Amino acid sequence: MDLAQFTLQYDRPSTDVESLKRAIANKLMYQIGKNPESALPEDWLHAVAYTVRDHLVERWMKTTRASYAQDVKRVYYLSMEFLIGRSLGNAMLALELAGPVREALRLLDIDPDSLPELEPDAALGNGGLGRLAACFLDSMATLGVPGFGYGIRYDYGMFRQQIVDGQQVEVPDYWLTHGNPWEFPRPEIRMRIRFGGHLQEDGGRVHWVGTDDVLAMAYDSIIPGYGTEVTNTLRLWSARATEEIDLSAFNRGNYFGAVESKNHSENVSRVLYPDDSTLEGRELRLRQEYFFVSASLQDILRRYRVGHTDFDALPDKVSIHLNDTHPVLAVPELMRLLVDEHGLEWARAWALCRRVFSYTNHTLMHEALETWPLEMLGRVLPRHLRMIFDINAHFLAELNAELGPDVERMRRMSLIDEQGERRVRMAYLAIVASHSVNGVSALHSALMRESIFADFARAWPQRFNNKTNGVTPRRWLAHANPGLAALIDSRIGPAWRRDLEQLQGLRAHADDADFLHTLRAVKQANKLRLAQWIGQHCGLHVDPAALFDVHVKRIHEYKRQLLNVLHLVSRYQRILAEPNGEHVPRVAIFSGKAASAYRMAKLVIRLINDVAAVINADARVGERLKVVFVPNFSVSLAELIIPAADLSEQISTAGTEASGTGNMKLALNGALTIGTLDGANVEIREQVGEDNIFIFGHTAAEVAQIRNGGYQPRQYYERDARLAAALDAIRAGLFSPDEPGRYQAIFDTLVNWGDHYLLLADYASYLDAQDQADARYRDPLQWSRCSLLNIAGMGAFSSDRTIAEYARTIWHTEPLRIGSPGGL
Ligand code: 26V
Repeated sequence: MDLAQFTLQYDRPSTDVESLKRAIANKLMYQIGKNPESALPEDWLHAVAYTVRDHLVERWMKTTRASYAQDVKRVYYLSMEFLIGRSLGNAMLALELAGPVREALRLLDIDPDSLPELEPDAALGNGGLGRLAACFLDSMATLGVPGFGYGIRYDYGMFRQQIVDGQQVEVPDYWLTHGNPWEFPRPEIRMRIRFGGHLQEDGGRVHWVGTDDVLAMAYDSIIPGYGTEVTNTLRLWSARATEEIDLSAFNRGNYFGAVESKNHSENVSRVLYPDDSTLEGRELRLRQEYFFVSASLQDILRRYRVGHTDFDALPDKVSIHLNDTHPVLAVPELMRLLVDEHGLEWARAWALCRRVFSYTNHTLMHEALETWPLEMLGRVLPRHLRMIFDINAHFLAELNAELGPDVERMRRMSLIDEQGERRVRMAYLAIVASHSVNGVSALHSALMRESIFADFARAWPQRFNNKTNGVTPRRWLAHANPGLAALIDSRIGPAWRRDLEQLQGLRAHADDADFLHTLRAVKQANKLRLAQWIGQHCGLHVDPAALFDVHVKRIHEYKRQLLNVLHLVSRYQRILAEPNGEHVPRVAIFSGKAASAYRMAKLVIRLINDVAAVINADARVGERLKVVFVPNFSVSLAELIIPAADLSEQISTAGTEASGTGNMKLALNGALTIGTLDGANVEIREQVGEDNIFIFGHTAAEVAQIRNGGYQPRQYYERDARLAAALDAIRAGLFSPDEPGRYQAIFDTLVNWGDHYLLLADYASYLDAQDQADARYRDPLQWSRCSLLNIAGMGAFSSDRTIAEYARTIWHTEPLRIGSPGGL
């Protein structure tokens, strides 16, 4: 393609305050169509967003051109979830526009602090997995890895959580009410997605006919890189009916019926599944997975074919990454496209496939491993089921040839689980089709190889590897904690934003009392900001001088929020028993959502709120202990809470949390971790040093031993008076006087029903670790020193490091080269 003939003259947007002010005013008038006197705050927000977005567009065009011109290998990151959060602050940070835009807003008489708060979060994800995808997009752009995110543009993101009478109530999150100024609708990019129908065979060819079709329409948003002109694209698909309305129904006078069928097909991108713990075998979920995967693959092949006439170079130009098993239907879909639509020979297509795909596993929890009933798959996607059978036959034959026949091993490793209702094991399909399978922390990768994928790791050891997660320092330090960012700049300069290892340079200040004092003042200011927010939104007064103990993440039994509650009840009882004792004042802050059908998780939320109500109202306790459950945890609340944390609760049962990324964000913001040797906590301890982290509890190996040896939780209950007192108080209704039996099930789960997550076995050592934290907090200088050494040790946990490893050892991609700024 000769790009020179497309040269355009255009006005590059200016970055001076006066131009920004005019640009915002122009957007308000010409794009939003409002007078300043009638403009709503949201209108101003959109005017600013469009103004800032303009500054990204030129970079975006340049990147697109450079990637075609250099015919680079592209990485396609397929994910059901992208938990982006807000975009304005991040875009201004990347463009270094925050200062001038604030100034321009002031000149327009608009409050620059309250405006960004109006932006709704793009909450298109559940938790860790979705937020990791967002951090990865940021890092890919920053490192110049030519990458695309592909996912679903849900109309309704993660539900909004309200707390009513102490209980979680889910409210739909229609985040598009005011429109989304960051997205570019692409009505011309529509892919036909087929469902249902049946197969016809002629000769060796399979035809998939009689399908019920839906269109996938593209919406693009720009992912800015930091300190580079490279930007990437997040392309999300939204469902459209193939016909606006069903004309035959309409002509029969059935207007509602006609519109209904349109609604029905558009439902596929309506709502994010808010359950990250169990797979309900719901057909709509399967349809969602195929919907976005098929649209993405059609798009990927279309782009590849712009410069290629055959498929020989596909693995050299295309890398497709499967973010967990949710997009695994991409495997039979690519096979279908290559074999049925492009006429490739099966074996040739399969060889290409295996060089294109790579897969990350994000959980060992059995309930979250996806399998689909053959019956459903055969009905919704008959061609793909057939393809999976063919892949299975090919794989099992290959296995037998390599390792010798073994019927038992074949049964274990087959892509089809033949026990009970026959089902396809999606993780096995991902492994068989991928040249790389990785876990997300050293411990998790090891356990993955030893447990759920042991047979595969034995057969193909070189395929398995680890890529410890990371987080983007742009959002989680520079943007969320400007006070700390400025302090760090003053000592080591600003380059840590692109090279987080530079934080090591802070170690030189570990014994500089002035510096530690300032570090403490920064934390204090962040705590004050959070305390004010809690006062306003939760109606609770908390003392910013107290130790802020933060436990924020999805509510899950394995994450053991309940263990924290046991500790708080014990602490409460100790304060009452020792009214004149020296108790380090504490504010325990919880936040997180429970899956709507997860009864135990919801009961835990209720218990936290009940415990909070009793303790906070008890005058004997005063400021020595406050408990708060912050409703509706989200990316933007995380940005408020994390910089204000002193202590980071990472207390999952060892062997259950794949990595954790909140643990990294909190330590990066100077919180000390109290945690088990689980997930990435193990590596955090290595980096910050064992004197600067409070590790407790049984190791993963010990957990396995205890479970195998016939764990008896009741013995812990009977032998530990503090534990018994806490459990008895909960069971007896001390925190639910209007309904004393409310928490009987919690007591039973722990004492009588096996305590699967070993709370009672870890309780004593957890309380010891909490005492150590108190003791350390009594010495402010000592605490700040540890805090500093945590920050200094977090260089390894930048998602830039993670992405550089993926690019080098899995994707084999080179960074894009982009020239200096100039005309297009
Ligand atoms: C699971 C499922 C199960 C089937 C139905 C829908 C659904 C949706 C989401 C999930 C997510 C579970 C996996 C997950 O979020 N894992 C988390 O991944 C983080 C990033 O790697 C990691 O830090 C956390 O430790 C891990 O729990």
